[in-house]
Amino acid sequence: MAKKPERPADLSFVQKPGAAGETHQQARDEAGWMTTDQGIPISDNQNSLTVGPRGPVLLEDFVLREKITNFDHERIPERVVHARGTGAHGYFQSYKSHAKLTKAAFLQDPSVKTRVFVRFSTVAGSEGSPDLARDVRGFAVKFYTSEGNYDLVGNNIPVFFIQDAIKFPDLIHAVKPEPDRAFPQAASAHDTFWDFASLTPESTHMLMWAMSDRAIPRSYRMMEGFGVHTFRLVNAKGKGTFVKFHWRPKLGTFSVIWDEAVKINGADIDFHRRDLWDAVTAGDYPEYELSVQAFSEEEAAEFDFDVLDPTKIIPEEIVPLTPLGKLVLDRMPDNFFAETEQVAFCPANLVPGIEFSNDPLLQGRLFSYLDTQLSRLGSPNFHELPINRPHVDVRNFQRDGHMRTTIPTGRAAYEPNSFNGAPRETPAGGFTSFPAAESGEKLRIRPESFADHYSQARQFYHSLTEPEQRHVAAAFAFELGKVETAAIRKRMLGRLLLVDEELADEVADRLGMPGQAEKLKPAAPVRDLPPSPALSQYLKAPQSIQGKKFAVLATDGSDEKLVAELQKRLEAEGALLQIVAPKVGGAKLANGKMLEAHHALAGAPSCLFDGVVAAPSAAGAAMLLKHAAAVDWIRDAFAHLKVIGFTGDAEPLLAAAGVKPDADEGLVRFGKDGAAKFVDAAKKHRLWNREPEVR
Ligand code: HDD
Repeated sequence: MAKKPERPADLSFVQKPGAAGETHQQARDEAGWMTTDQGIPISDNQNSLTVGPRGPVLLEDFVLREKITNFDHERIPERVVHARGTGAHGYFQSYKSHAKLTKAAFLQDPSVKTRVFVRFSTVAGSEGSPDLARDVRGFAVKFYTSEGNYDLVGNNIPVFFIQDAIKFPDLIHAVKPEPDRAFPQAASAHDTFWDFASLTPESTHMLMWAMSDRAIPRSYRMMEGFGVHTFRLVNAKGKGTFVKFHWRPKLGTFSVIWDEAVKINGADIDFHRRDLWDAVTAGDYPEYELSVQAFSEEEAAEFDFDVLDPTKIIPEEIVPLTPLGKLVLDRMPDNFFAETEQVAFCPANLVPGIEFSNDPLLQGRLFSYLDTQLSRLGSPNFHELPINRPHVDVRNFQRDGHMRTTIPTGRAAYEPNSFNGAPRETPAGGFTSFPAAESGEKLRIRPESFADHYSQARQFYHSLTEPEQRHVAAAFAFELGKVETAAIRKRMLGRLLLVDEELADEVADRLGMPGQAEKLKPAAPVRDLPPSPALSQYLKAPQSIQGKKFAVLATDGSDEKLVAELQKRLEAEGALLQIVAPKVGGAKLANGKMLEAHHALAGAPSCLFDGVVAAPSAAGAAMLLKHAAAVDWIRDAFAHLKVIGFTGDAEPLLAAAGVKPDADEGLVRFGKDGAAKFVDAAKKHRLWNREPEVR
């Protein structure tokens, strides 16, 4: 008889039989016995059941078969859009009662914390695609309210590409990898997307946002969110008020630079999900404020755009934000699949006091989400999954179907019945629809009031700061530069010409196609609207580094005091300092102490940080000169317009990177008060003046 192979580790406790007097269950629990799905204890999880040590595997090995069967079926279809995402649990708390606006229970009592689950996502990429693709971000919130689940399924951009849901499959087919070649992944920079975009004038406003910095956020913690459509709040007296929903991050709205995004995608494809994980698990809970722009139907009629058109915003200068409450994310899911993957959002999940508008994009969404869950989660009972289950009792006579987990009792499964009675409908407290008067002919037509596709696109562009405008032009040029078909580029230049002549010229120039824009005629005259400063991220940026992440590059012989002082200063501002050293084992400081490293230099390029300090010893700097990663560390930080701190010993590294130590106020020499000066400089976030020199 052959000897059994050794076990991979000492797991002998698993074999321990229950001590005298213990029940079988206790023994199983305490010893952590492994079992099959039928609860049968497993004696050996290393070896299949064979005939003799070298013989065939037996079909009767139910342990093997069950394990492999389960494995074979682990994957479910990924979301058609928004497949790549991450989530967190948290709570929503109303600042006060908003009874005048809505009867929704979770917006009445400021002492109530309503649990929520939030899922952030990109749109186009598959599940394993990089976090920093240029893309819209999903911002979906499920409120587990005392009146059932309310889902606010929004994006980080307040408008959308299309006005009617019937165009959604076309839009998504155009942006997804091209069907004959299956690339590019998670990218709009290809022919089919720009073909569709350039043939679809209504997408122009959204394209301006998608080519802006908004589409490459620094963090999910630093991103705004929008409900996009007009919704209707209804109060207890039945009075309706139109609203647009806004989420504002407490940390401010920040983005990365495109070249940085490209490099982050290589250095850490999980940049955003890791960032959220790090913050929430460290107890640094992300916070967002929920606000509405509230307006009456009469006011809506006065606007020079249609509030049912999802390609339009309402400038905050016209309707300011009314803050409702705050959202705090305080817990990461225990299991990604069970929670983040299986969570099912649906814009049709409403509570009394919140209602739809007739926005045709929204109306189509009301059908799509439930339908897609049926194929993605495979059963109409997906609402019974823990992450989807309301935190209140669910009572009705819906029955059976795949994977029912609840066990209804009683003889009758219909209403009304005279056996079990309840549940019954509730005319007084139940959801009733706002009695909006609707009439008209049945037709397929786009309203005339949706026809102006350029004025707000132009307004958006004119509301941005100069660096933001530069990025828009660069993004259009980058994306169109990847388009092989010249006719598509020309058509798109024609659309840009209708938005802003300088922008179109700039993009044409960057493409090397001056004067080649196609001449297009807008469906409605393009108007000059007053700029809306609230649309610029940078005009609103707080002078704070809270939640940001910095790095110091240390080597053997570095100065402990410098690192300690820097850490103290940054932490006092709510920021984080990480140590990067040539080797992950750390560096032996000048005073002989070991400094533990968070990262080895090779795995921590400066694009992963918001600002960097080079603090090697003289010998360390000399050694680093031979490492391209160290020189790139400085060069990239400079090109990404970041604040760079440096010691005298680090100067050869700066020189090798072509960075002058006195290039601008973002270069901070570490002497007296070095750390304090560094923190002050970092509060400016980026050195925008540097940009024209490096790009
Ligand atoms: Fe959508 C997912 C947001 C238009 C059809 N959508 C999805 C998610 C977000 C949005 C955040 C991911 C939810 C999650 O994390 O699970 N979608 C939007 C916004 C839109 C929008 C803000 C326009 C204003 N969507 C839209 C249209 C349709 C869809 C017009 C179809 C007619 N969306 C879907 C979907 C998805 C989805 C196919 C894929 C997975 C899912 O629903 O659960 O049904």
